[in-house]
Amino acid sequence: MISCENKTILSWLEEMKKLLNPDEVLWIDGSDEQREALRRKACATGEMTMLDQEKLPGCYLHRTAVNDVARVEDRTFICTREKQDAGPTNNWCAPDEMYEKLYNIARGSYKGRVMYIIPYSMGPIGSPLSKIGIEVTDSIYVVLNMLIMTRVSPRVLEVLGESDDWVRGLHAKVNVDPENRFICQFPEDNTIISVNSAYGGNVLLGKKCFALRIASFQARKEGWMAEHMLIVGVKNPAGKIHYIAGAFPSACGKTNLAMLIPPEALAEKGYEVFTVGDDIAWMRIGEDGRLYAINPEYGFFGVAPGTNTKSNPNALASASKGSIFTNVAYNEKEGTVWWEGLTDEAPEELIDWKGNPWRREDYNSADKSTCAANPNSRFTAPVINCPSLSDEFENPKGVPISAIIFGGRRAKTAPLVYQGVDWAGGVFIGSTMASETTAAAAGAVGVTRRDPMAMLPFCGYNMGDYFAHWLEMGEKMGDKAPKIFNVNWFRKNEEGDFLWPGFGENLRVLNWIIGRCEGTVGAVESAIGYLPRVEDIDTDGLEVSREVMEDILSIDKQAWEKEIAEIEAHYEKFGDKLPELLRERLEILKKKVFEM
Ligand code: OXD
Ligand code: MN
Repeated sequence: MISCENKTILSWLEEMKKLLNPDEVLWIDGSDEQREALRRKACATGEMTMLDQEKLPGCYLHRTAVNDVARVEDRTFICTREKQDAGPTNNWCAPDEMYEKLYNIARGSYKGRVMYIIPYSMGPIGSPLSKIGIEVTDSIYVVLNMLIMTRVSPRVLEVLGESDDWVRGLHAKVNVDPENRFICQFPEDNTIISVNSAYGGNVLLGKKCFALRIASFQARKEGWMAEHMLIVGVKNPAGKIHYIAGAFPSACGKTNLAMLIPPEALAEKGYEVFTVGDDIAWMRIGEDGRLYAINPEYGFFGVAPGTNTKSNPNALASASKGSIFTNVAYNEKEGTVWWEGLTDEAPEELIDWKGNPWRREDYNSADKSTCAANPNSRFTAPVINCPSLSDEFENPKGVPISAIIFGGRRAKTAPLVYQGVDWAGGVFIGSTMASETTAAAAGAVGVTRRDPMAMLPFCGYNMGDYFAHWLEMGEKMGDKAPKIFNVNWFRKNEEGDFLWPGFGENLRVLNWIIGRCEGTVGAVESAIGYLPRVEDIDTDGLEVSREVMEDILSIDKQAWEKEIAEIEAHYEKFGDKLPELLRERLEILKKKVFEM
């Protein structure tokens, strides 16, 4: 039983009850009994399908509406009183107007439904780096996912006491109408409202809505950082573990890097890799002046297609029990799930993600609509299942960050790795980060899309102010600040083949990064920052020729001239909100590239 005495929560819940008019109200307490009862109910209504409990214990399948399979960026709003505070990269609406619109949509929509109240903590309960939220929802699917993705417990309310420092989250499924679907953040009121969706990224309000959009706003006010970053620990043969935080746009292998398996030659030398997080990092300056990070989440919400025993065995193991699969294909005979890339060959017969019979011979690799699983199908898996999980995962103080890496998919411009000359140089790299679109996504291939710090869809305020906040954090840390790097696993030759093998071999690059942090490996100064020479990277057992290594560590004057023109256009968007220091760094880069 939950007893809540916090007056600010009680009065908000009263308001919500009046607005939504539920038949019943149920507090979620995080207990196994309640979770079991909800699973049974979801299976009885057809909302979930229980999978074979011997092969996949505690695992269930769910299908969303066909029109509701991804985050909807064009329907995501930052509602600040001043438009300027949302900035040029966010959709904006005045809060009063948006509250009215959303309340009109949600009014009475819980009639005949249960109002579930979920008290949750982002981060270890009671940690000074953690924050608390309350989500109300009319979806059992949301409840069961939140039980995996966050820490749900009555203790959350004990820790909060009478404080008003908690995030209000209202989710109402209504009738999943795409025309009236809105995902809105009110950062000045610590409030999130999501209506007419039941897809994870839009409705698990602790994740993108709270832990990135609202939290980035709070972080600026309170002097910390909320970032779209994985956190990974690398133990070197000396036994020292360095933690690295990394921001990458989607489809660049963040989850794979967080769960990397060392290549044999490095494993033999004693290298080990530990996962702290795969998507979000909250970071604060610790007593010793260094930057400390926690993963505020408690689960992985990973993309299923392409995940297999070779690409990411740790992710697969994580999703082998207590997990929810959304919009994957169903192997009804086996009571298991399948997605493109799980095995080389699909089973002969499946139920596709829309619930229709699917046969292997109907599949045409050139036509995405014939896939058995939705390309954005997901697994929601408990972090604690992950075989490479770091012992520090629950440490309320977080882990000290030695290096921050930014990365994208660039066929030509960016070398395999380079280091910013200082913190501001690193912020410049992050603020100009870009990735090329692939054939996997709709639209033209090879178009460069700027996605600063991989936060474009997630920054809860003006991105110009966000860059300034980054610069300020660096000033506070001085020489204790993490070193900042850029990586690019995706360089191609003239024939369009990838030059770098990626996956586990990326550890060689992380190793150079760590060496730079320790001051034990060399580099040469270039127009864009410090570049390793081939001999600075451990290539023991690596099947890449010296010529190719030289190629991927080189920079091309023409490509960088084009890059500079694009950066200038990108910076224009921010007007006078762009920090002067970044403008200066661009001028310096221009001069150096011109002299190349
Ligand atoms: C994303 C995700 O869309 O993590 O970035 O799901
Ligand atoms: Mn993400």
